[in-house]
Amino acid sequence: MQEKVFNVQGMKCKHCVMSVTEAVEDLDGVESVSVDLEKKTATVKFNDFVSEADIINAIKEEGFQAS
Ligand SMILES: [Cu+2]
Repeated sequence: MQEKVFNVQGMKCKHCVMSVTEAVEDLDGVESVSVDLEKKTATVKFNDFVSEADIINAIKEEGFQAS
């Protein structure tokens, strides 16, 4: 299990936060997600079933930039 803070650009409201949260939560291997709108971050706890790239792609698919 590891925890990583991703930078997420483009979130403007609670709805964006929900989109990002749900997209990441849906990935197999993700234990928890905490999105901070003001800091523009997503803190994710995940295991080996999912990669950093998978998480970034899931966020991008929602229309946000992630790194
Ligand atoms: Cu929004």
